[in-house]
Amino acid sequence: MINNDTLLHLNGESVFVDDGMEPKGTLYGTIIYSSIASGKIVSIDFTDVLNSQGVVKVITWEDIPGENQIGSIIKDEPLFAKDEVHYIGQPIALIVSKTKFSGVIARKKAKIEYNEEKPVIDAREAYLKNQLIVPPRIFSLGDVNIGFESSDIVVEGTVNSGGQEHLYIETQGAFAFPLENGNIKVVSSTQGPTSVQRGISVVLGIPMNKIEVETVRLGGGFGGKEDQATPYAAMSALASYLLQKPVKLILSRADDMKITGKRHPYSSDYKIGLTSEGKIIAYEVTFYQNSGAAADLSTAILERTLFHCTNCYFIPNVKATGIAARTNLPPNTAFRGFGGPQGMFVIETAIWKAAEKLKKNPYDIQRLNIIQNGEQFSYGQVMKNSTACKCWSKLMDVLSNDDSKSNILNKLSGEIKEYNKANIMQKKGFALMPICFGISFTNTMLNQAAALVNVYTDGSVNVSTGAIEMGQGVNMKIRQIVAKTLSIGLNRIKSETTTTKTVINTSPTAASVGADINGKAAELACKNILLRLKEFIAKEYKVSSDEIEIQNEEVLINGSAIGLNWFQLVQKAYVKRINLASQAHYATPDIFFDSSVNKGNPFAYYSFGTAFIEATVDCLRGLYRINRVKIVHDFGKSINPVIDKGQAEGALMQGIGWMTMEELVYNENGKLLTDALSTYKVPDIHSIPLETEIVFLEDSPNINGVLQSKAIGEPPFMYGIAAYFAILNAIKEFNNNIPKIIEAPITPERTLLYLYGEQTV
Ligand code: MTE
Ligand code: LUZ
Ligand code: MOS
Repeated sequence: MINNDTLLHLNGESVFVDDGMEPKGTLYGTIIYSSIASGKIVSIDFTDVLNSQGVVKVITWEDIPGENQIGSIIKDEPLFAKDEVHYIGQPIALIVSKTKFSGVIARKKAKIEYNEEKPVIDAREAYLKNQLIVPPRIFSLGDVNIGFESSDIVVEGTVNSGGQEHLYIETQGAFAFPLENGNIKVVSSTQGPTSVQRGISVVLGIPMNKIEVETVRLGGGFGGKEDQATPYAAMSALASYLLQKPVKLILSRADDMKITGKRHPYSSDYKIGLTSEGKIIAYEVTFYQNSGAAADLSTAILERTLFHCTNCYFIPNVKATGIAARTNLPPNTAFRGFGGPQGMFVIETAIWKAAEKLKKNPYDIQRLNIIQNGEQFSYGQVMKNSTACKCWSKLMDVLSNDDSKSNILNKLSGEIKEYNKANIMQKKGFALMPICFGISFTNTMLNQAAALVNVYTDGSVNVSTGAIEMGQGVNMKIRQIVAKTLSIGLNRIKSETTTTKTVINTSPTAASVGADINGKAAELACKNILLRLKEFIAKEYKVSSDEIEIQNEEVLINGSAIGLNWFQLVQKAYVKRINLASQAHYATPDIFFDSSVNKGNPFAYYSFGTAFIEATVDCLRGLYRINRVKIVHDFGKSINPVIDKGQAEGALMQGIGWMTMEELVYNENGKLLTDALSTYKVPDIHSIPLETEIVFLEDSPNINGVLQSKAIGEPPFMYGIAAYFAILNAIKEFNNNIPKIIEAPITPERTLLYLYGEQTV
């Protein structure tokens, strides 16, 4: 069950864009970008750049044969700035040089004069200036005003959550090669080869069929390469097209951190109404999304924030407003969870604050409000096959390793109270985080995939799909699906690189559905081949084809082996001119969404689970340690438990990083101050929890998933939210005066401020 890439990675043999062989004459791209966040370009002088050693050409918007446009959902983003700039890092030109380093040296010689304007960094300020990407979006159910009137308590507040740098190990990059007759091939580190192909087609003004985009694998994407691989591929393609030379463009880490968009920071206002028992009656929330300088995927991300604004809870009266505010930061983009985490952090804060007021435990309110089958979310989808409560109660079993199940959470709470009484400067706290994450692209159109399965005459098999391997193990899962469907050995199956020549019009590998939809397509293609083979055998042996089975590489008729193995079968079929290749297309059934009323059934199914996280805070220094994480997650019938557990652990850590330590700081000029790993802290070996236990919910086949499995890529990210509240609960034991505005990440600095009662804003 080991992931096929693991050995290659460990031996340093896996090939990334920068590792590909460089043909003779390869040139290198270096981006010249804006040094100011907002203003007009007054003059540009690249004379010294052009005269610099090794420089072949400087490419600007004037050289673009097609459109100077890379916006995907909204056409609001030029490839190269023309006369205005909107963020620090916005590309203005591309230097093409004979070596990598000559480009970097030449870049320093660029002279650009600007007429600087004051940038807008903050989403609320942008909103007040009416700088919106699209008009506000509202999801609603019931009537919140009536809901608040009939509530026993109402709590209001503000929540801020910060952005997050993707920090994929492989930076953004592409390598373009000119082919004959104006055709072009681009090797790109992208989650969406078709998006890249489309983007290049627009920029070069040539049809998509003249452009091949190929991806072997990514050294991580995490959403950062869903939309934002396109500009770099388009730049290298443009340079290659103009100069008719291979052109490689790989961002340095420093450039990548400065130029590329990140997770969206949000600032949100909430109002929650509950009964005195803790039942949530009404919830009103406004999300101010810091979209950055261009739309990118912001509107889709904001939509998912609205979908997940009530997390896994049933609330009869909801009004959720989403505002996409245009600011002078790099265009923010997809990042694991895609707006879901930002929405869920707000409802969890609202519950936490309401618990304070009701003098209840937050976990009792969480448990009381978990959505039941038959109840609906604000967007009209009715809950079916929920395992949310099962996961919660299984977690209680896991926590109470003895059999005294008499409210284990109260028992743990009591133990922690004892500990905190005995320790003046060390306080412990814990929190729970149940999750519910909708599986499918919220844009129904994108829920389609295709596959091509080829069986060679020696019985070996190649499978191509639109899926991109980025470390999440999708290639391994697809190989397993093919092996299982054809009932042949895994070692016979190779998964092909992803290319727009073989499988076309693909959706990006995103929304956690990579294995789901591409796996389904591969399964369908295998079934087509099986059907042909069975019909062929039926004819040869004069039986009916439903009497035939292939099991572990042996042909069986009515259950008994006939002495024909997979290899012989394939040989025989080939001789009789049977088609041994099949293409298949899969479209997720029964999903729809009407965005004119914001109602529908957008998700094929949901992902569920609950996390328990305990932390200890050092109240002198503001440092903390995550002691224990226990998670019960519904993986469905896992195709590959090793991969799935790895995904859960990785997502958890990335979520903890977002919530507790990864802090992006911009100054008032819109300059990113945390643009290196010395100033931007990500979780490392020292920050992982002392103990992590991930338990698979047993006996939980998912009827809507491939081989009854469930998507796993993004949902566990949101367990990280429990780390925030575990730390906050520990702080509360030291200082009960928690500020009104809740802000993430809860860095050691912020922990100190909370410990000693200072307002942070
Ligand atoms: N795991 C690794 N190792 N590297 C990644 O870049 N991306 C995540 C997740 N897990 C990522 C990862 C994101 S954002 C998504 S949407 C899914 O993988 C995409 O893959 P899947 O749909 O095949 O799960
Ligand atoms: N990308 C996208 C996503 O285009 N639509 C989605 O719904 C989505 N969800 C999660 C991650 N990426
Ligand atoms: Mo993941 S944010 O859907 O690439």
